Amino acid sequence: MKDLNIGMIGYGFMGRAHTNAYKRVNDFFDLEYRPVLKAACARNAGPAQEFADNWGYESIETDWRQLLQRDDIDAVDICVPNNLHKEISIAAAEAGKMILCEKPISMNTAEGEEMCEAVERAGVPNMVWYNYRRIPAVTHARNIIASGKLGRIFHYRANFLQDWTIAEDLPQGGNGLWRLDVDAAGSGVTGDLLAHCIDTAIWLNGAISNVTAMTETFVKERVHSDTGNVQPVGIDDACAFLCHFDNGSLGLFESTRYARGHKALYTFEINGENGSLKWDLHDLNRLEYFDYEDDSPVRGWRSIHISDGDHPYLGNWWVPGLCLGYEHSFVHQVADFLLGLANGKPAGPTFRDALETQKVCDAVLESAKSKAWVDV
Ligand code: SOE
Repeated sequence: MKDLNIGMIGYGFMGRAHTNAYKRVNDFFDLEYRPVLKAACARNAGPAQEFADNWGYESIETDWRQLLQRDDIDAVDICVPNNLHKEISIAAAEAGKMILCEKPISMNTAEGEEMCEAVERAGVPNMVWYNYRRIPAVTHARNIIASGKLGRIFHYRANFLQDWTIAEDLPQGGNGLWRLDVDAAGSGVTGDLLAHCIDTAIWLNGAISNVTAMTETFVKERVHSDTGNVQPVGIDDACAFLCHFDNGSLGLFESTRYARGHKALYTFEINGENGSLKWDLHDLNRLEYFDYEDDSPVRGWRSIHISDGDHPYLGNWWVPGLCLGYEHSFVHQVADFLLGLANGKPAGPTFRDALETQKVCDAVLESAKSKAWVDV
């Protein structure tokens, strides 16, 4: 087995989700490569060391440039705010490192394009962490759609609803709250949540051609954690858009951090001529399926428990009927990345794939501003 030495940049929620995946993957998947937790990198030595000790990284760095100089690092995982993705990715590509970058790929399309060019010029394997593709029920949905069973597709709709930013005294910026700071995040729910919906939608239903959108910022000013000053809020708190897909179907998307009662309600539904599918993150092991070709006395929505040995990824886990969770989607993504290294077929979404999602996000924000339809 070949070692793949990982340098993790960042130590927040995503740093933990990805590290858990590196640690678990070889216990359950038979692979040529084995991730080794070589170094954890963060600006301050204290948190970096605490993270390294908790999760088993062998060493720490406090400067990502130093991490990139190290010969004992094969791949870097970028788990820092979006405004740092571009600089670190380009430098990592120039240093010949493989890159696994947290979503969204970048602050905007122009940055993402530069990042794609850098990894392609350097020829380094690259991937963006759109993890929901690899929840087995979502992968299964993709397989059913690809088999043609739904027939011609008419509609695709998705929501990602949260409620954690309703309080007006919540600051913007700093650890944990950088997602509210436009300079660090680039956008609000569009880049953070709708980007997931768009990635899945493109993967399941193909490219999006044009969009018309609206956004709202409900809380206009917040104290900035770094400066202590009250500053205008530059992110979108909520966003909804309509779109056309290249295959002729219509799309309807909504995301907000102001849907009281919803913590992370990601749902999608797709309606075709011969059938429909729907999925809900809060019941992630179930896929709802309607098949119009069923005999009429028994025709109706089926709730398929995606837990059998022949469902995607499930054969690698427990016995049929037992459930997986959110964290397994990351394990599956690492497994596919490592498989791609071994067989030369890169696992998606690559930087180039993720750029398509970024282009849709940019078109959505532009349309919300101009109040007009925008081509992607
Ligand atoms: C935001 O709360 C967030 O953590 C996103 O940043 C993640 O990408 C999403 O999967 C869950 O919600």
